[in-house]
Amino acid sequence: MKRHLMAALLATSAMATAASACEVTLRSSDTHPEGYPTVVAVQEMGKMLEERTNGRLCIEVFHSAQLGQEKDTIEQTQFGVIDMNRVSMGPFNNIIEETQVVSLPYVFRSVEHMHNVMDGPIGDEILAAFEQHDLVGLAYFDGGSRSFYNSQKPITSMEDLAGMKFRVMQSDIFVDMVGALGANATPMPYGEVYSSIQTGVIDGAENNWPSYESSGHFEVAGYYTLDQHLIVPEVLVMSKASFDKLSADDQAIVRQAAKDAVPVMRALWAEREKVSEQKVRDAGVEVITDIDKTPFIEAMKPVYEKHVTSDKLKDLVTRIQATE
Ligand code: GTR
Repeated sequence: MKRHLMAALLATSAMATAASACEVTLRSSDTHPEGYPTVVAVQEMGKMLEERTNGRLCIEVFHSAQLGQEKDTIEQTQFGVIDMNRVSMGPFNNIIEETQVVSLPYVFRSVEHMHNVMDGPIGDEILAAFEQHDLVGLAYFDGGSRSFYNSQKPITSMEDLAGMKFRVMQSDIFVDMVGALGANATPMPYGEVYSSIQTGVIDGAENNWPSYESSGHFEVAGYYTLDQHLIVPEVLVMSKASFDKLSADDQAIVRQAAKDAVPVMRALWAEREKVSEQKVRDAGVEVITDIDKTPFIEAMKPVYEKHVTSDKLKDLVTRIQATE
């Protein structure tokens, strides 16, 4: 934490001189590299802000985990050291109860179902929950569907996962999800996954096409099984401390620009999924598409029983499932 805090503070002072054209430059964190859909979408949002506020507000995106790994940058955003953060909902699970429901395996039937839920009242309700945790939820981005990849063998059924070691995001739900499938979960930051697979500390991980490709994980884990166990939305949040410093007008402009960045992000995402898939297929990755998801879905029952216990979460899950 201390090292990351230092890096963030250094970046802050560098920004103050570099972005002198703007009155306020909001520093936004992203784990992904330059050119990744989430990074570009927040940069586009920054252009909207600059234009709509006549240069009063700008955004500088610190991509490639320059400000640290997600769990640490979330803390820094809560403290107001980082102004904005684009993160998966997964790392929020242990902090904000409501985010757990969208991180449950197979809770969404498709990406379209996820959009319908997140674009409606349930999505608004979950965004509002961030406010009690020193954050302002601005908008949801896409994260496609996540599937397992590994360095050892083609996984064609749930039985093949037995005893294997997979990295998961730092959330108890994902640890239990992997356990329920008969494998072992190792929670670790995204930035450590490549070398951990390479050195055999873990057999693999799980992610969507663009992350599997841009992280280079496909180079060290050449078997990708499309079991699509998670469709976890991503979220753009702002530090409540930074948000509260803005005038009511500027707050409204920020909220609107974030919403307007969503269709930009979705178009970029759809395109990047295809490009990334092609790139890893061209690199010779073995992609297993013929997989029966039914046993995977059935195996998730204990995960739901353990994590969906409060009335609030039960109600949210019921309403998600009832959404078209
Ligand atoms: C990506 C996601 C990141 C991060 C990463 C991970 O798909 O966009 O925000 O959560 O997965 O697995 O840590």
